[in-house]
Amino acid sequence: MQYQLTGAPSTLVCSHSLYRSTYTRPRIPFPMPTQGQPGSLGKVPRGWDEQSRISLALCPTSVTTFSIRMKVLLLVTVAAVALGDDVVDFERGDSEYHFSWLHDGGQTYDWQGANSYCSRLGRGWKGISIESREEDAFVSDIIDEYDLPWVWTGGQRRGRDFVWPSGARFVGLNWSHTGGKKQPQPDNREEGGENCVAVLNDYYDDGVRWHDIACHHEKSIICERSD
Ligand SMILES: [Ca+2]
Ligand SMILES: [Ca+2]
Repeated sequence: MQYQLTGAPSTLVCSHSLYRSTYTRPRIPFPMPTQGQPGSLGKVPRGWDEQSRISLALCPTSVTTFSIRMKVLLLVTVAAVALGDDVVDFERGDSEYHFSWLHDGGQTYDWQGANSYCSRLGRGWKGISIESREEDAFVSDIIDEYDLPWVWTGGQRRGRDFVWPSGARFVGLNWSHTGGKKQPQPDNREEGGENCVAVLNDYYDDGVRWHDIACHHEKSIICERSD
């Protein structure tokens, strides 16, 4: 909708886009201009040009409402950008990784809660799938570096085998040779089943190795997003 200003050059019309462009140019977001009646001039702070001042005065909708919308949009955009930047703790090949303990004060979760934590980071985020010896070495390095006792992965038992959330074939690259019963993993030792895969840091004097663990135990998690 456009409004002509009586007595003003005919090129001047109500224009929120003009308002926006003028808003950014003087770099003085506050105070915001106030809305004038059609045909009158609104109050515009110093630094706003005359054409914008007249144009604003012509707009029938509330500039205040519009400016609030703009501020909300700006805040959402800033938050989204900040979140996007903060979520990724490490990039490696085609994968990005997020270490939960760096973001939640060291909170721990059962396996389901940990993997839900990853999903809430955004599209594509899941519990880590350890698909190669190189990726497993990376996980071991991270566990060592942060001196963690253990972390959850995205791996879980399905039938007689295990699966990764990435869909890649599960290869037991680093199952421990021992555990609570001094038997090789996976041993499904705990009553009720050990249906979730964790990486433990020398818990059984076995180095940084994979164990099947009952899913109700609480740990941090490494999340992964792959192309
Ligand atoms: Ca992976
Ligand atoms: Ca076990």
